[in-house]
Amino acid sequence: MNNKHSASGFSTRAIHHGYDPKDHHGALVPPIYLSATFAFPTAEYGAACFAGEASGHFYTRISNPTLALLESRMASLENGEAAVAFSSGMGAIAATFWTLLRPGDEIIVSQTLYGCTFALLHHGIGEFGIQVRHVDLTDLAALQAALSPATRMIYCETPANPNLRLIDIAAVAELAHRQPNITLVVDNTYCTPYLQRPLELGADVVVHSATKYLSGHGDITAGIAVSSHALAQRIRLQGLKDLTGAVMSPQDASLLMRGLKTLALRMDRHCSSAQAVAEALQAHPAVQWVTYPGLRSFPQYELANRQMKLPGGMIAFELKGGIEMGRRFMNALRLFTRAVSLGDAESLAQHPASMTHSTYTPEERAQHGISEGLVRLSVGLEDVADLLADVHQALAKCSRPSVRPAATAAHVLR
Ligand code: 4LM
Repeated sequence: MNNKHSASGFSTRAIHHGYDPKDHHGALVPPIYLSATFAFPTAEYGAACFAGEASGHFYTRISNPTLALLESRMASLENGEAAVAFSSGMGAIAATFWTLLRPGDEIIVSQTLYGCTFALLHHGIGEFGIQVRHVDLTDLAALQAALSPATRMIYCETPANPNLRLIDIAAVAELAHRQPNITLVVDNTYCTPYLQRPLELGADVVVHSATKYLSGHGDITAGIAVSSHALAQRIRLQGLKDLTGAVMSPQDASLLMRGLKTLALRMDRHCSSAQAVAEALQAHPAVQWVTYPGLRSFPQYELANRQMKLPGGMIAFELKGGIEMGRRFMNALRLFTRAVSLGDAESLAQHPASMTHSTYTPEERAQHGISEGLVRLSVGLEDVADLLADVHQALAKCSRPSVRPAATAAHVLR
């Protein structure tokens, strides 16, 4: 693999790392190797591949040249040694858990997590003899008290989906690594390596939903795990090959590499527009509270500045009048699309309690810091003036007293 750009800047590596057109008939864009299987020159060579004694591609669930290029690029951007590509973020997370945890082990996880990660923990690995403990990882004394000889993994999202709570990765890594055999895994989906590089701060594995900012165009589902060579090899040969089979398609790898080329540009724009939208929300009388790491009112503003290059493109807020008003706001939006997911060119609005985090019970949401009225915005790449105009016109409809809906068929029938 061509690595002549390994010392270059972030965007140069996002565009060029690992590829030279002269090795591929001059093709500017890396070719897509669609082949599921690869020919063995001899039977002995095939046997050596299966025994792990020969390198080279032999079956796409294990490795493929297009996936290998993407993986080396992602490893370079996260400043890791190696990466493994998956068909979804949940594929990457599940494969990492199933590879590194065994019955009798304990996993310490932060309070707030994406809904399906929470479900995987509580309805998945938690039912296979692995003890799941939620700990407020912003409280290092609480983490210290929760660590036990059975702890094998600490897992967090920072910022957390959807309430944007931050975890001090360096502080948690320092504590985790006082004890042998603990792997710190950080979901870096909200930031991408352009804004935050957990491995540089002491984490052992970074996982991503590459469905989001990394691909950036809402047209694939994809996941990535980045780590040392040794851990990546275990995650590939157990988690990917044997335990989940959640392999990324080579076409999706190509689309993801196309997205990576503009990652830095897109993230700069997501962040500057989100800052403007967050400030507009904060200034509006209909808004109860707004959480955005770029606001001075953000409780962990200092940590955000220290740990993240920019505050990101995601906002959480609640209107006076709670979810009833939140629904009115979402239904009034004209430019923002009502949809889950995040990190797309299109701005998106959704209601976590009834959508992405409906995997929690209402009691669990209260316990894990996800308020029922929280509305989540993923600020896209449209003109910021148009985004602000949309937010203002929708907020204007939330300032007036509630208009009672017209009688429904159910009322009439009663
Ligand atoms: C959403 N999120 O929030 P796949 N990690 C984080 C995530 O936000 C997600 C995943 C992993 C949303 C999806 C509907 C922090 C997903 C899971 O969806 O499996 O690629 O990633 O809107």
